[in-house]
Amino acid sequence: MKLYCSANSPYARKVRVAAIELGIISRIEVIDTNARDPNTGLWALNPLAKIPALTTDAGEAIYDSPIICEYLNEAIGDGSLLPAGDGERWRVRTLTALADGVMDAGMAVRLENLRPETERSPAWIEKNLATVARGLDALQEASPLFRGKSPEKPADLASIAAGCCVAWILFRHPEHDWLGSRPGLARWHEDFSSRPSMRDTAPGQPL
Ligand SMILES: N[C@@H](CCC(=O)N[C@@H](CS)C(=O)NCC(=O)O)C(=O)O
Repeated sequence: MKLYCSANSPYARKVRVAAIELGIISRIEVIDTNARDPNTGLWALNPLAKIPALTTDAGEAIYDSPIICEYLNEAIGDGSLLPAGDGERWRVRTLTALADGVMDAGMAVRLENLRPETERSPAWIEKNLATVARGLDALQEASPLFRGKSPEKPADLASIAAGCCVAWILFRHPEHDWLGSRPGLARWHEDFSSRPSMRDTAPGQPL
């Protein structure tokens, strides 16, 4: 399998962490990819021109990080990252969507801030920062139930998404004190970040 990704993408990090947790990372060739470069082959795999994208051993393209994570979990790994019981399964998937949505809102702010100052919309930035704040509140509320608090305990797709989400928000939006008023989330994040899979994939280091 080939994984098209970049070192600081939080979506790609989820996939890399999931693969490490499942013990299948050695089966994946990681390809550092600039999603905006038309010559990498990414656009032919993923018409949305986004990373991460995965090609399976059969050469099939799979994209959008939640789908790649579920594919690795179910089709390649042992399924341990998504609980089997009905209620628990939907809870984990919904919390995964929550963390992904916080990343989306944080990404919208980042992209807006990268535009020339005269073209930026303060209202758009404010709306998305408010979404990040509400989402972090909800993640904090859910955090006592997240799996994988200590490295010897198994993680799941929701805790992986939440861990990558919080780390990326802190990395890309350090001007806000996100965790000062959310001590529960801060404690959980510190514990979860000590997992080898999280340490090996922390933003700011090469792939
Ligand atoms: N919903 C997608 C989001 C992926 C995404 O937005 N990736 C960013 C990089 S972190 C990207 O490729 N952006 C393309 C661009 O900025 O042109 C997923 O979960 O995989």
